[in-house]
Amino acid sequence: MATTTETTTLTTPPNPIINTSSNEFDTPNDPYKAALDSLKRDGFVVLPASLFPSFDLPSLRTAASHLAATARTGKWPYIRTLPKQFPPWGSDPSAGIWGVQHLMHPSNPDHLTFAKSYFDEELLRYVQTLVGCAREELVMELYNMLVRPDKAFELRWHRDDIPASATDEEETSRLGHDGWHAQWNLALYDDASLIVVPGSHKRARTAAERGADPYEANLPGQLVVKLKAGEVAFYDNNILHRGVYDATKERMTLHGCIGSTRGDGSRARNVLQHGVGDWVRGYAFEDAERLGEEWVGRARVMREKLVSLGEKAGDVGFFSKDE
Ligand SMILES: O=C(O)CCC(=O)C(=O)O
Repeated sequence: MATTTETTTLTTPPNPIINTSSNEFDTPNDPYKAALDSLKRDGFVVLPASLFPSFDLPSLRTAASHLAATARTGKWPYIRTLPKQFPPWGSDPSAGIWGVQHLMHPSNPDHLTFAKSYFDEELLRYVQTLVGCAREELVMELYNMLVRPDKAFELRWHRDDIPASATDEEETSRLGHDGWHAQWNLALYDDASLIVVPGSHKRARTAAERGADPYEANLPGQLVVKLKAGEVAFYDNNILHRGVYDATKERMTLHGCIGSTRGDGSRARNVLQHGVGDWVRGYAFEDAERLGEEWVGRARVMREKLVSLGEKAGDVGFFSKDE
């Protein structure tokens, strides 16, 4: 069993006045900066649901349930299939699924419900601070969902973009560079699937971590990130982490990331290997524009930047094609 140390959720401070076109802040008691400090120190931070008043959990749950059911019956081809950990995945759900990809794909009838939460103004303020760039540099990336697997399943310990084969020096060098993106889990139901080793985003693996079984149940210092419905965990995707799933417990956790135009080629691969480029070129949120959605201006700007990233990057390949 995994260690069940409690995670601490940041309390709700007063909202500061923020200049959204830069990353400057105007209050001494700054919740964005507090989140950044936690993320830098621990490699993850859990934010309370009260910080995101415009997230509409009932609508998101309805949309998530529809799409998960569609995916389990083979009618949604963008899935994470058992027992594969990394992209690419096939579209056959018969061995079971543990994730649903491309929530904002226009062929999902509820894509605008998901897009509203992805381009949420308050979420973007946190993202902008955590990435450390100006608003106009933010790049749309991925919006997927992690779901209850159809049978027992675990992910091995990993960093999202540094292979387990990396030497000490390679790890230290990669971890010393800015990632230029933010990644989060927004739990629609209580979720205790993500396990991290706090602080491991800043250092190479210890001898114990390197020598451990890839599915080791108890790494020294590991911590289960316990989310209540509506809470958001931002985490450094190169923190040492894994997923341990309970096939009997509902899981619908929205799993998003947003980048910056300051990101490099390795970021392009990490994002584009999921196949988002295949549909985002042909869809510029025209339907949301027609409906006058409040968030559509932000979406269109960020989507343009993703299209440019794809054009510049070309064929990016995969991080770990066969695992
Ligand atoms: O299930 C989770 O929350 C973790 C997922 C994960 O580690 C991954 O997608 O690489």
